[in-house]
Amino acid sequence: MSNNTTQYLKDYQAPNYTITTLNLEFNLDETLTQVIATSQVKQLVQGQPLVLDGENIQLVSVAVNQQALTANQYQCTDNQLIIDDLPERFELTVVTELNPTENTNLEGLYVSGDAFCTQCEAQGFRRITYYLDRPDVMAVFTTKVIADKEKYPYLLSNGNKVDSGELANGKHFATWHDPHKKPAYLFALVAGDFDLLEGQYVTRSGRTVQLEFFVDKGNKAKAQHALESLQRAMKWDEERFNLEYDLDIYMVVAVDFFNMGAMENKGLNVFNSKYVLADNDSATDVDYHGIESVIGHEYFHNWTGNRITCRDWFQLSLKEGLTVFRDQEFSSDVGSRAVNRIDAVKIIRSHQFSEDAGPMSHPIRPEAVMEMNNFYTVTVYNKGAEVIRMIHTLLGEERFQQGMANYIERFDGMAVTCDDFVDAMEQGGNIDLSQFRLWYSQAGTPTVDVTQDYDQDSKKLTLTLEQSCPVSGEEQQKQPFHIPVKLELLTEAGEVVTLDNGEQESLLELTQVKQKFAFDNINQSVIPCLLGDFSAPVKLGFDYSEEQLATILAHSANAYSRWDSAQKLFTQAILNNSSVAKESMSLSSTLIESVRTVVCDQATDPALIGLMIELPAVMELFELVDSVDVDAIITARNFVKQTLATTLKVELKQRYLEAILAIEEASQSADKVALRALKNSLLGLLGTIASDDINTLIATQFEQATNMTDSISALQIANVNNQLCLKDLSAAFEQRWKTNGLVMDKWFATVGSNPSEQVTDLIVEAFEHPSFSWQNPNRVRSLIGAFAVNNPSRFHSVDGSGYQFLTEQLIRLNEINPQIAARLITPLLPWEKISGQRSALMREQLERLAALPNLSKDLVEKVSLSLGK
Ligand code: B3K
Ligand code: ZN
Repeated sequence: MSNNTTQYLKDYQAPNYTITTLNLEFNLDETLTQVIATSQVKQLVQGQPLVLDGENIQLVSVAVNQQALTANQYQCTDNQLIIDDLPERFELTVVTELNPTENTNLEGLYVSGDAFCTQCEAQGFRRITYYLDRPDVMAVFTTKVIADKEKYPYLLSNGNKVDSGELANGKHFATWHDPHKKPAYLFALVAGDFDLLEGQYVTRSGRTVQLEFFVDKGNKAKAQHALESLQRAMKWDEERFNLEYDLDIYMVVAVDFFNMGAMENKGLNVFNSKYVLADNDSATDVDYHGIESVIGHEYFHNWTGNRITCRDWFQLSLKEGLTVFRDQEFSSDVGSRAVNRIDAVKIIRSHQFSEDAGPMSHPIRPEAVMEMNNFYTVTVYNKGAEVIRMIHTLLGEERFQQGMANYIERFDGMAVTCDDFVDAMEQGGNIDLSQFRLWYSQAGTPTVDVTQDYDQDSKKLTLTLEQSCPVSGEEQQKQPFHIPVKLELLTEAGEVVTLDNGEQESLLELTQVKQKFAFDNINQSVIPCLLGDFSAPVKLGFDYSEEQLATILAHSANAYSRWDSAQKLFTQAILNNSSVAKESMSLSSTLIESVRTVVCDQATDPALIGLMIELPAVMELFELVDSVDVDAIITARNFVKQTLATTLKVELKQRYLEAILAIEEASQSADKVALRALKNSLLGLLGTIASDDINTLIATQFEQATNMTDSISALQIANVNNQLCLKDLSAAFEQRWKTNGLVMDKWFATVGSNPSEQVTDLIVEAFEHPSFSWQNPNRVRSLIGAFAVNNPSRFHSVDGSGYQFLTEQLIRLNEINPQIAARLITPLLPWEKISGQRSALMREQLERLAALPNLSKDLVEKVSLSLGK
């Protein structure tokens, strides 16, 4: 296809024209909507044609200064409208028609349930009208929405409502004006019939902001947690970042058909209903937390994204990395910092490390993009946030906030680059970040190898740190990164050593390939506890003995390091066992005793204990070896999990029963949430044991559950272990929730992740479930995504049937919603890393996709990167 071309950051050119104001009029109809777009256009470079973007829309007419153009006065291609010989300033009127019902890829204007809604980031506005659809063109929008009054009583767009009224034929209209100039990707329109939950927020300068949540009829009470989360986020941003909301109204609309979590459109966020609706019966503790975090994330975009936006899409991390960092800090300030940090690290070590080692590897500021939707990645978002976190670590909170204040002051109202952000941090934070900028331009996960040398006589400890980063393809040797490494020293008895700086923690700045760090007055040999808080997104190479890890686990002052040492103990045990025959597998007493101590620890936060007894994910383990022997890793991991459970059954069960007694009620208070997390981790380990009492324990939890966290955990544990109670639990769950799509997503995910050999049959059966819909991304992700990501033993079936099954679903989705298809293909891409015959079988399916005549641009990009063509 002609537009399957790659765009390069190095080719960026400022626009030849800009648009200062845009007046939109929508005449909404399910199958034939008309859009009249009137822009004030200004020429910036003389002698160039105006080239507008457009996709999947019908052009009805074009006029310049109210004079209609004839067909020979413009050129209209598949994706452009080109007009020549234009004056310096003029009014452009473009009339287009589109079909929102047929728009199943959910970009531009589409129908979700009984409502109209839009999604314009990154390049969806061009599916509404011909426009300069690029973020460095910013205009003041006024939007008139016309629709049937009975079906669509609420007509919403960005900014403030300035007019509304009745029209003929049962129609009505509303006009919205957004005083803040913005790029087209922040435009939004919603029309429908909803329940409305209202609230207020009084800003610290005393302005009252109206908060409005629009949800499906009957769901009003379920939006209460989202409303309260928004109020908390608004307050937090004032207190921590000195940033106040800037309009009089903030609206959130929850829709069922949405490609991702939510969208930060100015003043009118559109949300996947998963991130708005919750009540005790239907939402888990993780769901509640997800809502708070996504509500926060979209709200924080108002400054980091909307007021200051990206110059071009290669700069996406400018707004996303920074906003993820901000939402993580919000969650950490209002909840447990340690738990939030560990959750973030788990995402990096599994998904991001895997992306960075595979064919889609890219720097947080990508340099070459075919389909922008493919770059809303864990690298741009989560590694982007880690890069901001490193700046925070290097500067400290006070100077970081000075840098932020400088960034806001210099660039408010502008579309800028990642370099502009780093400039502002350097200036405001008074630091040289020239070498640090390599984090923006170099992809890949660096490894930091550490050796130590202790000289008893001089009482001097020397740590040698050496960094390396894999080079891919024709890439040049990578330059050394600026890596902050937090360090704590423990004596062998577990005492934290006070360093010469009087602190118990020090920050090493590794800037060279190889660098030595010396510490004086160290009276005895010590254990270096490196990379505290995961101070950089790197792999650490240090040859810890099991005893050293056990000491860190028991005594480090850093909660992250304690968790991480447990992870390292598990990892060593799994990898060691993965290279021996099943009958020779074993677990060390050090590991068993360490876990026993953790399980019986009454002093530590129960949520942290829950995390400490969870084994690293299979995906994370795959990242630690060069060539993945799927069976060996899965078998060894199961062995470690089962052996721990069997050996510590008494302690695990006792702690589990204690937790039940301590919880008493199903409230969302932090201590109950933590206890439930612990309880379900304990049951997760116990669930690997095939015995009547454990089967009964799981079934009893399910039956007696007073909340969704407990009931779905029981079902999931029964499911992954194929416990005898699974069939009954699954049927009971389905019976109770079969009409609630959001809850059924949890059930569909259990179907997809069931490790039995019949799983693909079960999935095919679930396609026919009345709640399943190929058009609904949540359903598809739950069922097919769970199979591809959370069912490694079946996805990687040695006969290749799992790869083939996924590919068949991708072929179907390619036609319905290419963006979702491109997300789901991820586990098939790193075929080169998988050992044995699987590699060729994966490749075969990629070739099959490559040969499709109508393969979408989204899939073309990923498939060709993976196949190296
Ligand atoms: N900015 C949106 C993501 C848009 C994705 C477009 N494919 C949500 C967010 O990051 O807040
Ligand atoms: Zn975002």
